[in-house]
Amino acid sequence: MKILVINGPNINMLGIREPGIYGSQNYETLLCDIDAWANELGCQVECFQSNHEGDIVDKIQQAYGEVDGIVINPAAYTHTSVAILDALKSVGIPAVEVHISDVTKREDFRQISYAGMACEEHIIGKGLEGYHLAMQYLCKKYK
Ligand code: CA2
Repeated sequence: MKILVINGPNINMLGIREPGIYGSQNYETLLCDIDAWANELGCQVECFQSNHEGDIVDKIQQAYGEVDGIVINPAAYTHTSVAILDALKSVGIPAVEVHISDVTKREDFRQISYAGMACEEHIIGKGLEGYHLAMQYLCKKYK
């Protein structure tokens, strides 16, 4: 099984500021953790991060026929991007939404998730472990 992990804008800045919200681990550490989790689960993984909405749309489209599951943290685009929602719907690949922080307890503008509407599972507020839980979910259901 091949999983694509997509991270949106500023996730590459993890650990630099706001450790109280996003923890103190940086993005490189997250990439190492994801590789280790893929080994543990016996799946292939590719990680992609972009600060650009269209690049994320392109990556989702390119996953069509190539990838069995998507783990996506669209970051700020979660709350604004119908384009990412439509891209996820267009490829129909099983997708899991991840948020590091508990967005349900944060500002009003974080209460809507467009991308989440195309995801079959939502893992919110579990820190970086959320990516592990999302990968476990996809492997258990689709491997
Ligand atoms: O909790 C999450 O995973 C979020 O998707 C993270 C986004 C935020 O816009 C979403 O509402 C919830 C932010 C990404 C990281 O932003 C940083 C901000 C300061 C320092 C480092 C990263």
